[in-house]
Amino acid sequence: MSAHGLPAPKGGTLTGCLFDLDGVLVDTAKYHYLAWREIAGELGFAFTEKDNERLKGVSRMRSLDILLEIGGLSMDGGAKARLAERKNAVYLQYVLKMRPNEVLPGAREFLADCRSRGLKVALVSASKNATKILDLLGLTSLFDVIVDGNQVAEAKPDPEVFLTAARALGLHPRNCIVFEDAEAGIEGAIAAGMVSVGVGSSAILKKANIVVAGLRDLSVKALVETLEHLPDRHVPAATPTFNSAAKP
Ligand code: B16
Ligand code: MG
Repeated sequence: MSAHGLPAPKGGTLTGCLFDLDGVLVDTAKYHYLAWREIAGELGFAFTEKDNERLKGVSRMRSLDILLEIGGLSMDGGAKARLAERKNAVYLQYVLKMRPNEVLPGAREFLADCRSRGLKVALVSASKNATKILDLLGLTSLFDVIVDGNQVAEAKPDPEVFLTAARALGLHPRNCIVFEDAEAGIEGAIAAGMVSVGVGSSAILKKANIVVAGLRDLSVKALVETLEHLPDRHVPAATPTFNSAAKP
């Protein structure tokens, strides 16, 4: 155990906490939904909240591909780029009105709890609007490192965003824990060799090591106690392959 570390499974030390944005710290999914629904309406088909579940945690361009698949449409790269840009403009109309009271219950307190215990804190989001959103919510100063959709080439479930964050924090992946609301994010954490906390439904986040309904249901103390008692079989077996990952 290092000076600031806390016990983690597999004899490792928990020194870094990696947080997804949408669905973990704030509910921007509703704004993504309204914006994509407007685009679908312009294209002449309906887009439901159930459809929107498929877009959570995936990149903007992948979201557009799914939307077009739902509408039974195909288009060339230029048309897709214009549509994605238009969707983002609609989305930003909602986002720019966001205020600090939209931070999900317990999230700000949990981030502060991590910091007060000497844990490093990173954002690991697919969103290209992440820094803007953190500023609007007044959360930026709680992060040591921010990795978002502008800095990674591969979207979750690829482990790139998690391994990039671990490297930027100077931590080995096995010393990091990921907080994610999307299945793709939990899969990415496993591929990065990190333990994970699923935030949301345990029926959906089956592969997470621990699942909570929201961060208000968790404290760092309770998390560490739970990690100490996790059976080995819950520890991700995958070995990170991203060669720039930090060494232990
Ligand atoms: P943007 P996360 C993700 O955020 C959203 O869950 C996903 O629905 C969205 O398509 C993606 O960001 C890209 O967002 O259009 O703002 O770049 O969950 O990874 O924090
Ligand atoms: Mg998310």
